[in-house]
Amino acid sequence: MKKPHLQKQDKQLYTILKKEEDKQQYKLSMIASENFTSKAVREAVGSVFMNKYSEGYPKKRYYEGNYFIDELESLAIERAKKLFKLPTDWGVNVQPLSGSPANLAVYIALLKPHDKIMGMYLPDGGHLSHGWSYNPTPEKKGFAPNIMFYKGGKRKVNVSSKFFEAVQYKTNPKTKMFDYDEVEKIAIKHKPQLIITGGTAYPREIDYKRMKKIAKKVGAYYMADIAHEAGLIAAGVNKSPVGIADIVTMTTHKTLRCNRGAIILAREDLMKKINRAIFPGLQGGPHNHSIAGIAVGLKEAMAPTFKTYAAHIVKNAQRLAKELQTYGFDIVTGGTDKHLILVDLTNKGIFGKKFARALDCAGIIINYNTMPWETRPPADPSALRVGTPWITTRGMKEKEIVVIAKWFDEVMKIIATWEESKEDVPFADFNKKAQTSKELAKIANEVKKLCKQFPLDI
Ligand code: DSN
Repeated sequence: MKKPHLQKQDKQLYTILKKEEDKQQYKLSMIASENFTSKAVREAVGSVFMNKYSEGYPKKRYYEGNYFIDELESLAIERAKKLFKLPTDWGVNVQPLSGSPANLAVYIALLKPHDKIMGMYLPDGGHLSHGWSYNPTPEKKGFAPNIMFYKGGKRKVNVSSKFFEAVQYKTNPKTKMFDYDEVEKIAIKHKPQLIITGGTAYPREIDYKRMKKIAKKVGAYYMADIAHEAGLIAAGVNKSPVGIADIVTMTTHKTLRCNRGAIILAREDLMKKINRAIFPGLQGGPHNHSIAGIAVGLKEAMAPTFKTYAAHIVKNAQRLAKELQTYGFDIVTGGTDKHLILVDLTNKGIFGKKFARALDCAGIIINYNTMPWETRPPADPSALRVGTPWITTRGMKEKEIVVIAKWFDEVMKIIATWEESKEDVPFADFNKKAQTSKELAKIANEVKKLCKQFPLDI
């Protein structure tokens, strides 16, 4: 996109922007929660819609001059209804600023302070906003060994654990997958008012019907947070919780490939309360330029090409899991149903933080991650989370995945020569070494060549 004004008016910022553009163009982003939006989405986000205040909802605003904003918001709502095949008695809110505020709005709408919420244990793949808290003491590290649920720690780091009581269910220690019988037992024991599924690093599909049954049994609402899978669900590649869960929340900028923002779907009776919780409960004026970008992205997601795209995200992730396994990488749960895989690095003896740093120096951007039954601290955990939404947007397919997996192996082999015994190089030294490594720079150069064959429409 041409930015003549910025270049003339603010060279300093323009230079930073150009560097970010070049990095996005010439490195591979494999962060599972990231994607690359179309020019049309970016044009809408950068539009004059950002100049308008519009507290309230269509036709019920507290400022004049909102006739076109009403049209815009109604269009975004209609498109969300169509894309996610909403039952007629369900409604939509497109105003949440992002995923955590969307979830918080649901809690504020449906719960009283100190009511109990039950979500997935964060290190197993849950989300901070699903009630996370931990214990700062080194011997406990915030984790809950040997039991299937977690009652939380003293450090209430998220508002969801500060204002509500939280209990969290874990995955099965053997399969690292949902153990629905255990989840049911925990729900019966703790009687939460709200049960939550979804999160950031769970590679398998969730049985929404079973979860709804469990919630019903204990008289809880059931909220499915589909932030990561929204695009896959919209495309019909993953199953949908719409019409099963009581509430569905999502961010819009991951597999759904819109700009940053969030959407809440719920039965109309609940949506009335949720609307009030968003405004005036939690937010002021909606970010109309974000809603405009989301409306454009939702239209893009209705096109048949988006279905093919979403199917390819999953194919690429599944192929990547298989290829990495041939290089001796352990894949948590043995594979994936979605856009992400979790690589358990325990057998390699070099963990997520160092491997992610080295991969970045080799042109592949990724994030280190905790994994089910994690024993290491979240700032230096055992695993790597790898996602395929962005590289699939570039048009990469299985052929490129094979090459990418080979690079993972090469990078691991290079850094393994730096460590004589497990973890003996301090991180600062490791980082210096990675940044000046000719071998990693050589791979980065190959990555750049591949990226040039699959350019982003910047
Ligand atoms: N930060 C997002 C992710 O990476 O999954 C979740 O909020």
